[in-house]
Amino acid sequence: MQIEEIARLMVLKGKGILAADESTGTMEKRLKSVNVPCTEKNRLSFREALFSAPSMKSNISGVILFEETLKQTSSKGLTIPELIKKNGSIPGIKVDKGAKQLAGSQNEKITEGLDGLRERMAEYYKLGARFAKWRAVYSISSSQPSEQCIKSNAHALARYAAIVQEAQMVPIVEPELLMDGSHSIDKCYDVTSRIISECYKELKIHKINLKGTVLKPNMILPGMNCKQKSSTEEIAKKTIKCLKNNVPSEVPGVAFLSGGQSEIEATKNLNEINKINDTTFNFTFSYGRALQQSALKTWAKSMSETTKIQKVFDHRAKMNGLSTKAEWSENLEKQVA
Ligand code: 5MM
Repeated sequence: MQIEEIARLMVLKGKGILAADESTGTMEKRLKSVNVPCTEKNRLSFREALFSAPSMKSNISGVILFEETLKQTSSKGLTIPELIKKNGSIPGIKVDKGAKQLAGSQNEKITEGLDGLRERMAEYYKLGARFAKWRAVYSISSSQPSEQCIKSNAHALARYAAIVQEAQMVPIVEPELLMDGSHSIDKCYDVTSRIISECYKELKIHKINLKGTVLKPNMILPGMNCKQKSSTEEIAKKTIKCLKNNVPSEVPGVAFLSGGQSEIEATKNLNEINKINDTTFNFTFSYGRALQQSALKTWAKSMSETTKIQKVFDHRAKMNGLSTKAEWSENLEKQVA
């Protein structure tokens, strides 16, 4: 399949991406929160339950995996990428090596992982991955993010995207402005605009075929500790305006990260965005926490009850699938739950 077709399928209406690419350190935190030891067996058991759920066919276009999971075999003998494909979804892989301290700056991060990436991509392709993900992280303070942080992360994202497309795979470009802090929604709008426009400047310099990419940004939200709360409508309007002004129209779709929003908030905001979408982009989800939280709690309590765990996951996947078509409502949420 050509990359433009893969990208189109990743952002298809009614479906979205499951971000299950938590590194071992992040999984350690997630499993600790539900009092389960973070062993390789447990990480596989939870993930296999999700990847075998009925909603994979109907609502999940792709799954982002951590390298460990890409190389694991499921209890039924299929490799994890084979299992995902069999269940109607596309396997993908997180290829960055994490956000590290940016030299010459205080408390800012640069995402690493470019060395040897070309060789790794060839291996990931053979293992069945058809798209990749690289996440750059930025945060707001009185003087940050700095020009240095914005430019160096955009440059790395573009170099990553070029190597991924060379390997015939779709790069998900993920610049995440963290929600931490007490900044206003307008500050988030301004900073996200600067970050995204710099990314597209670099992607252009690196001759990226934008039709074979997916953008994974944060929504435009007030900081977590901001006193001034925003309505869903304001969030949706500002998110769309920011993307309309900074993302080239060749990009087929935008798959938002949830970034610390609750499951319901993430669904509700996406639904509103699709309700007033006047762009050519397909707006969908690429959620980690907002798709997995409830399922993780259920799994921790009833590990052997796969159907019960999958029911909880299927519900979230279905609700988010509806929100990609602006068909979600609070009533539906209650009826089905
Ligand atoms: C699933 O979490 C991913 C990051 O894991 P590491 O920090 O361990 O590398 C993360 O990139 C994720 O894909 C996005 O942030 C979206 O996840 P949320 O939970 O924000 O929707």
